[in-house]
Amino acid sequence: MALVKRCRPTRAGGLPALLVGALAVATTLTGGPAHAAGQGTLHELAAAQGRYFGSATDNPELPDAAYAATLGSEFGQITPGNSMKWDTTEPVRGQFDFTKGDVVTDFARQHGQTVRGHTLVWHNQLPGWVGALPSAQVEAAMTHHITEEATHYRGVVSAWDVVNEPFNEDGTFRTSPFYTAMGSDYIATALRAAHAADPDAKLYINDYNVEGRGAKSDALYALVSDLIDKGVPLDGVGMQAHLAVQYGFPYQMQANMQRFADLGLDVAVTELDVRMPLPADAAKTATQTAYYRQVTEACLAVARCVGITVWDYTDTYSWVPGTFPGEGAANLYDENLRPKAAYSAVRTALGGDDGSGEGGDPGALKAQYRSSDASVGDNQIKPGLQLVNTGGTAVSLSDVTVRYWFSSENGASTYSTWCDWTPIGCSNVTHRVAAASTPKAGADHYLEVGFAGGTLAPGATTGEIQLRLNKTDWSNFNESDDYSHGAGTSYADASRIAVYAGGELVWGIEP
Ligand code: 9MR
Repeated sequence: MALVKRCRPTRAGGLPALLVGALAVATTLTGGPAHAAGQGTLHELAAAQGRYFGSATDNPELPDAAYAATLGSEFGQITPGNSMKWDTTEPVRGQFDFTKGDVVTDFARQHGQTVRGHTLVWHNQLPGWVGALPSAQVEAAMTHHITEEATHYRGVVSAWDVVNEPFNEDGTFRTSPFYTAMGSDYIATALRAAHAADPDAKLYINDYNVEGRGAKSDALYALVSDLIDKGVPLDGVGMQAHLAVQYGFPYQMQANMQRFADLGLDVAVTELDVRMPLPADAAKTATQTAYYRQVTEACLAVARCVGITVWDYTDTYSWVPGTFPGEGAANLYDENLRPKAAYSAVRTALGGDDGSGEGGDPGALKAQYRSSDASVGDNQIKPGLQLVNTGGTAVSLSDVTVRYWFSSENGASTYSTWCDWTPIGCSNVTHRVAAASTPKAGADHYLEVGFAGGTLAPGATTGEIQLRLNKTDWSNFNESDDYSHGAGTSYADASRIAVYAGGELVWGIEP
């Protein structure tokens, strides 16, 4: 048996303390920080500065419970990465489909987030029928598209990227079916149509490589100045900010933002990420961290900079590797949803702590168990587990795992695992069965439980997590000799259940 490396003294948990704790963790998991013991989410920190902090997302990502938990808790604004684009919303002329965009706006409503609409008029992800139209029909098609989509999302989308990426790198207008048909007037026409459809939405022109001063941002500046002079409805400019460590930080970003603000426009950082040639190393990561911090500082220094949106928050769902082979690691969180140094840098730039949970003591966790299963010889194992924070500081749950060992007997070697109920929400709990690397009698497999995020306040408990597992062939177990099994039907400290924080054993005795 491996001995416990760090086992904290426990304290008696009376019923009132458990109830308070359950409420505390439930609150944290639905609306609180996704990482460690940091005070406040990125969005809460930004909101304290009069800004929002958001993330792009995309429909295929939302069923990923761990991803969605952090998306819903850490960010106060979301942008659909693809599902409001023309090829999705009007693939056939006159046939509109807002199903996918509605999934994103539903998520936002459920999580109290605002939505940036992206995008109404763009040369890319444009269905073929638009490019095939006779020039004389393009304006009507564009206006109709804008009218239908902006009307559908009226009151739901708070800001629109009405026109996306209108410029070439040298500041000339990009050729597109719209430019070919209408010249640069298409931009004013698009803005007017969007304003007519939704007078309350903030209307933006959005582009990349316009974060710093240069030919492209000069062209954007000239365009928006002209639009303002003509009384065209325009509220802001979106600076995408797809940065790369090898290309340097945008030249005079803060001053560039300020000159647009001085025209009376809002400025938004709309698609921030900072890619690097892979593999990542300390120097590249340090540069990336600095860039994220500098963008945040630039936005905070410009009163009209309304907020920052990252172009998804995790490397798992980044567009970068698919577009720039050999590059990546561009986002605030890694592929295991662990916040990177850039995340800490953004937090501190926003006036918060670094989110590292310094002072938290994961060693203060203990496991409690009860058997919810009267039958030790049937085809299911039903452990009830709960964690208690016996220490004086909050503990992040995102890197905590719990193991319950059992013997598989004969039968299938594949399992189904279930979370039946917990006050913290089963969507916040992960579970799987794994084979023990060193099988022992009564312990050749274990059920491993993890958490999508959240923090456990001092004295708090997760509340019971009702778990269940079976072999996929539904053959029987004999639980009576299982290492972690006990007969008690009310929760009690369980030293044969192990708790790990950051991979380190912090409670219990391994078999
Ligand atoms: O993130 C989007 C990716 O999933 C699409 O494949 C890609 C196709 O054009 O568009 C990506 O989003 C882009 C955004 O709409 C506009 N600015 C650049 C973004 C990254 O390419």
